[in-house]
Amino acid sequence: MKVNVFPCRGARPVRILCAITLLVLFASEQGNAQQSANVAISVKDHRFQPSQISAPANRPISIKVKNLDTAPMEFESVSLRVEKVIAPGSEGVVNVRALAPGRYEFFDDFHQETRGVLVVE
Ligand SMILES: [Cu+2]
Repeated sequence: MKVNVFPCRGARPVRILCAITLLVLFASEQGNAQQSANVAISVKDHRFQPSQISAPANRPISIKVKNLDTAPMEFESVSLRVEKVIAPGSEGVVNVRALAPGRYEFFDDFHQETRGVLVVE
């Protein structure tokens, strides 16, 4: 018994062209799903600037955090499950998984009054 689950049928060149098309479509789907959204934020005088950032839902997010203060800070979020220490005058990238729409709070673990929110929509 011959079971053909392959969706491309017809003459050989047609099948090959069809297979290539499917592969390209599949690859670009994967690429879109995994491409992360980039967001940037700074910390100055122990305040996030801006204090609210937004990003698209269902895509990994890459948050670039610039520490413009003279003290180290730790970007932390319980709901995002991340924490990263960033030395004074330097920057760090915090990678976050794809998220459902919502508000995700974050703070500087070394200066708890320094707070911000990531709005995913
Ligand atoms: Cu911490």
